[in-house]
Amino acid sequence: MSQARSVYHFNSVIVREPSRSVVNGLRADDRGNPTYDGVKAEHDAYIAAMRDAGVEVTVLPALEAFPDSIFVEDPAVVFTEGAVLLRPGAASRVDETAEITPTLRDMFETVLDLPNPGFADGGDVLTTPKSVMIGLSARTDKVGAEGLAACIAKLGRKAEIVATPEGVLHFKTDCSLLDDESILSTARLARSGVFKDFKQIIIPEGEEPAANALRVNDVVMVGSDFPRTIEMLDKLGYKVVPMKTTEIGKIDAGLSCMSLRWYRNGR
Ligand code: CIR
Repeated sequence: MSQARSVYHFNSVIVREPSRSVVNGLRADDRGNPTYDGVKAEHDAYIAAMRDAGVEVTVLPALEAFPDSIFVEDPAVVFTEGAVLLRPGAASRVDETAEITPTLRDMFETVLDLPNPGFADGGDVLTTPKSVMIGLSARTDKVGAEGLAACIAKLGRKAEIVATPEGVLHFKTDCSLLDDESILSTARLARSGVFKDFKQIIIPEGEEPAANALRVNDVVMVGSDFPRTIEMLDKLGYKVVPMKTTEIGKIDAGLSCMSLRWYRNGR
């Protein structure tokens, strides 16, 4: 049943309210702190867009001790068949997994643990109809990727370990699934050949952060700071929903990172 659906057909998501400490979120280049109010407004709009897309949203409370905990995509990965609890590759984020575990145990019958040792972030995991791609990065090491691939196999899906371009935070920082056959990718990631079996839609030069778009049911959410990408996808016939990501962009985040998404049977 679940396999017959598109992998971007969701009816359930989990998000977490931003904490006041979100202004201290991790970032590779400091372009100044985001404001709490700005992040909160972007997050509120994201929840509203999810509901508009037909998804039931579970909103978890803010965690002051974890500035990056709004990015619930990283401590776990979820599928219709079950969840995998991960071990984030940034020291300040490792304990976010324990915080989200009770919710996942409550919502999923099958919850697997990433084997120890090894690190893996959900931001490095791209689910496509052909496979679940796991990008190696500064956050996801080879042992972690292999452990995650084994968990994904246990859930009945095929995993594939691939590379993330040097200096890019997560695999999905540079790509997203647009539909069953098409991937939106930066030129630098597409050049590696990982998407040779897909139709590749390349991000216009200078709008690289737009690659972290998000297909949810009929719509594609895209950062509103990226007009050329929006116009390109619009012309290709996608139903684009522009979303403000200016503040979360200052802490290296985009649209996939703020939710865990899956199709929950029986809803
Ligand atoms: C971090 O560096 O962990 C956060 N500031 C950003 C995480 C973004 N996560 C994602 O794209 N999955």
